[in-house]
Amino acid sequence: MKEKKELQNTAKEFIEKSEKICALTGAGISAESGIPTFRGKEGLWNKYDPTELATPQAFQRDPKLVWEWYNWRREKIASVYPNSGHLALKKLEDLRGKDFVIITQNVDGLHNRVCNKNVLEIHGNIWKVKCTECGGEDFNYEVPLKEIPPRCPRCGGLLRPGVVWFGESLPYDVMAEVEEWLRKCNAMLVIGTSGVVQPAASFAFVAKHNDAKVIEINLEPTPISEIADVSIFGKAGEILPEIIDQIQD
Ligand code: BV8
Ligand code: ZN
Repeated sequence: MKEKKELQNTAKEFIEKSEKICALTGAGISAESGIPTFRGKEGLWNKYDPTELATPQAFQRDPKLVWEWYNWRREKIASVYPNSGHLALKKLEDLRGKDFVIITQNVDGLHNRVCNKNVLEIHGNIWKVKCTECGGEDFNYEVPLKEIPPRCPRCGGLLRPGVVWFGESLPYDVMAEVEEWLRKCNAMLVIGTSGVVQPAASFAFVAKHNDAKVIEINLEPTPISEIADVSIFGKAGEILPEIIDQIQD
């Protein structure tokens, strides 16, 4: 098996030779910050089944239960910090500016907390709330929430989390930008995702089809490993800085 150093060097060369780069991130990039992933051993899936709770039907049935879950996750996220993996992607944006974008499945907002500017949040953001009555959207940073379920400050209507639930389509404006990046990127870093949830799980295949180099960073193989030009197995918080710190601007 190729040495990790050699694989990281290959990844570095792919990045240096690429003009437009995108990073697809999943829960694995936030794991070293202490946020449970969805499918890990201590994952969110274990205590609750997100496909049961992160749905419009669950919210319809029991908004209080669904908000208790989000309140617990918001408290967890507010208590942690971005890690060296997030910071490495910030450094890549400092190096490449508008030629680098993060497409994130994560709703934790940690890429924004290290001030990445070009972040496409395809599953929304846990700090956003949307009114089910008047449609008003706000950021709500209360930790813990003052009332559960929270009410709209404008019309008193029931608020919902500003995230994309299973069975809901992804935001059209964000998806239009994603599709453009999948066409034009020369390299895609796929970091910390199990490659299960659609349509994000197909993004690497689309980019590959458009001749992008696919660089996967994960603890273990995933369906994306089949088509990756290089898969580096290990922690994103260790591997990303080792690659990006070597890049000459
Ligand atoms: C849609 C927001 C259609 C909410 C999330 C049957 C077959 C195929 C598809 C479907 C199907 N049935 C239903 C579907 C569609 C469904 C889907 O894909 N279901 C799955 C379960 C099969 N998808 C949808 O419903 C999507 N919408 O399809 O709409 C449509 C079209 C038109 C009109 C109407 C509808 C919407 C999906 C969005 C769901 N929302 N999040 C919330 O968070 O509460 S998804 C949720 O899962 C998170 O966003 C999360 O990011 C995402 C994916 O999980 P991962 O990020 O990959 O995390 P995971 O734990 O799985 O993996 C972590 C990885 O990190 C692991 O590989 C691990 O090894 C690695 N790792 C861990 N530590 C580290 C690490 N790697 C590196 N370093 C480390 N330290
Ligand atoms: Zn309202």
